[in-house]
Amino acid sequence: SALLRGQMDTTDMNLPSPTPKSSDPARLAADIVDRLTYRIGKDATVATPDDWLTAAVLVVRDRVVERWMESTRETYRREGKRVYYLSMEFLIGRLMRDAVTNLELVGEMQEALGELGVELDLIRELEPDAALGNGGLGRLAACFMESMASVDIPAYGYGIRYQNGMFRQELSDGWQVELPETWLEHGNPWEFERRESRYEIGFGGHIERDDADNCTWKPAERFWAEAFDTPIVGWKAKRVNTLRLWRAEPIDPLELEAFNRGDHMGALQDSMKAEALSRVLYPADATPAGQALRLRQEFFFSSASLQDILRRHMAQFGRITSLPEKAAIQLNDTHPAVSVAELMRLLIDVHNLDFDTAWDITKRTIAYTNHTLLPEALESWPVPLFEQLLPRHMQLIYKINARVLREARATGTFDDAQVAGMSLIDEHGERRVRMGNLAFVGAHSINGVSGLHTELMKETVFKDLHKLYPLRINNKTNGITPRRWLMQCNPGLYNLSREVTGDSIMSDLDAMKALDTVAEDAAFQERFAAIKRANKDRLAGVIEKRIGLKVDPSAMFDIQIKRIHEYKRQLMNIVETVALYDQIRSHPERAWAPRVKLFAGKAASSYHNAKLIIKLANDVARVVNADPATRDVLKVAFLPNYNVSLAEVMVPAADLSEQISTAGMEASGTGNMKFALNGALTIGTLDGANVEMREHIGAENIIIFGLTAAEVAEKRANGYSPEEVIAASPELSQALKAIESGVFSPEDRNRYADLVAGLRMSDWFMVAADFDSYAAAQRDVDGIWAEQPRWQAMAIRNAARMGYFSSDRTIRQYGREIWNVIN
Ligand code: B1H
Repeated sequence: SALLRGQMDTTDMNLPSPTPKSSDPARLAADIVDRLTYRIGKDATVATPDDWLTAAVLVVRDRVVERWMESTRETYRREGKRVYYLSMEFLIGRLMRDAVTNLELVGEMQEALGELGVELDLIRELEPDAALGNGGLGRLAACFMESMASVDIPAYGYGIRYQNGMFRQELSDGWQVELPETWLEHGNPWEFERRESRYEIGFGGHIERDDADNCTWKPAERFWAEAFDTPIVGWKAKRVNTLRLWRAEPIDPLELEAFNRGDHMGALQDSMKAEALSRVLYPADATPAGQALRLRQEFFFSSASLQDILRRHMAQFGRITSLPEKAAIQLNDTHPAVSVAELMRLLIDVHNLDFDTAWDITKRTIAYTNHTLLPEALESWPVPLFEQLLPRHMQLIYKINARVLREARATGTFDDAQVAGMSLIDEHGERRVRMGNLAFVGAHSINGVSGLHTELMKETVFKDLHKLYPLRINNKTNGITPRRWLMQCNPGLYNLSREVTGDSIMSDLDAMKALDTVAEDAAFQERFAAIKRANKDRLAGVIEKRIGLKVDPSAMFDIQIKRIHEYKRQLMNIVETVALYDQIRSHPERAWAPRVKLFAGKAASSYHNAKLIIKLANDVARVVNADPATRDVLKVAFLPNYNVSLAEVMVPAADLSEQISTAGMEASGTGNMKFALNGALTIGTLDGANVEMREHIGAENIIIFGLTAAEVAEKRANGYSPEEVIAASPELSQALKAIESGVFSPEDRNRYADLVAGLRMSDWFMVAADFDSYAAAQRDVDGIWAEQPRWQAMAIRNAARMGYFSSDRTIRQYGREIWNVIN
């Protein structure tokens, strides 16, 4: 019957194949009109620009589908191993340009749309950013997805289809205001809704014991997780992988009984609870929210993903014990760490394995990436909350814990305090489940994201677990995809580079090395500088349009863009700006290097000091920009609503990249890499991946200052007096006095009193300790700027030597050393 069609063996039937999609511009144009008419239901004469965008996306998507299905079939036929990247965040940005360039259809699409009187460059600006992430961690996941497709690794990304991603930031009188971002307003033409792929997700309830190992969990609340798939196109469409995001759905959308009783709200309760699960991204970067809803989100997407992975595995291989040979599950930080317990539950309670076999399979399948050592960022959940929401998982965690602690004690090398530190349960005060320890013990690989960060991991948070399992910790220095972060955002530099490097740079970024040979070449320098200038002209236009400020594109563009956090030290940059402002006013006769100091970034809604730092940047900007005494040499601007698309305009326009975190605190950074690849010089500390950047681009081509991580630790341990340091630095004293006395906030002179008092009294982030060294480094930067040929040579060498920081390299290392999918 027709009903059974889907289940029937169709191999002998003569089914028509789908028509191959032509990429001839005339066909593309005809197809766009087709989509407009038959999918959107509009006539070309009344179509809005958004309609044209949707039609164009659908046509591009069609060109992806064939390669997508072929990629899936090929992995299936080969019985290959698949990689599963579990992440709470995917900070993708726009997909149109990404897909079109990777399909190599830019010219064809331009021509096709041109025939229809539509400009590709205009409509693609209408695409909303998919901002399903906070910052570096989410953007890394997006770069990894693109690289896995580009280096031909069969991979699935798994996450949450948040209805509201990262909030939109507006400035009101210089203060951050958060507004919901509604990226799905016009629909999302990239995604495929998979109504048939859904899984039950439970919370609460009780456990029924079946036998020694095996239990049945009877959850009190149940929801559906429904899949939405977005194809991710690799470079030259070599491979197309899947990003599968889950949306929560009620099992009982309308409880008719309650409704009929007249309880209309009660009847919708399930719907509302489901909606909340995938409603909104928690907007705290590097500091997890401790609310129950967050744990529910974490379990929701972990469970759905694992059920999907096991279903796929069983459908193809029919034997659960071969899972580690066929699936590699990477946990992006501890946000999906509950997966360790959920995989154990599925293996024991659903697939009837004994505890030992399940534990062995879990460890061989799962790997964990740590992204931060900040103590406040290490996730832990109160035991009572965990127990109430996930009773079976709590039970399994106790069992895992008993086993790990037995192994620890058996070595005879750890004292009680050390064993307590390794425990999955923090017993100090309110008992809590330590998600980092759970991820560590449930994984065969634990990696850091830069060399320094990995070493610090071994010495600090995971010191004893590393002693117990010394082979597990390894390093995978982060990277960025050169397709988005060079070719697409900076076509001028990409095309110029290829004249020297040849055409291979997008599949082999090391080939940029050839630019070294022309670094001193005056004619090349001139062309390189002209491209930078054009990028700066474009950014100047954006600045004027967004905040009404005119800046001089011939001035040095000095940029710090990233989440606002005290450890990233935007405050140090602003204080130094104030000191510079003061000096320029005192010595107008000196030949100051004209600078435009640019800031952008979002603050977590509850992070008081971060929001104050945004206000300070705006207050300083207002005073400086209005001062005729410095008008030709200094401008300051804070650009609102920093996101991936704004980064794509700012990064190629930077002369100077600020990477100035307190050493030991930025796990890696990836913005640092984007700037250097686009020919900006870096002023930075020896933190995160800056350390390795210096090794690759040469110490003479990067401006390093400040305390090392070891010196910071030593100062913190032995007591440090910021007041003494401040007293010894006239510039710093002067700048702090100006800020705390209200020079930049005359309408509220006390606004920054507490912020500055924090620097004077404790200064955990060593702003005062590093200030003089930072200011001196800035004057060195001025000196280099004054010698333009030298600056240009350094900038070219930066772009030339960033090959190592391609995320293709990072992903190949994961593939070889953790996932065992390439040799
Ligand atoms: C990074 C986070 C992070 N580290 C908690 N940790 C979050 C932690 O919502 N939360 O609860 C969100 C994000 N993000 C960043 O990861 C590091 O700070 C960067 O240095 C690093 O480059 C990036 C990618 O590895």
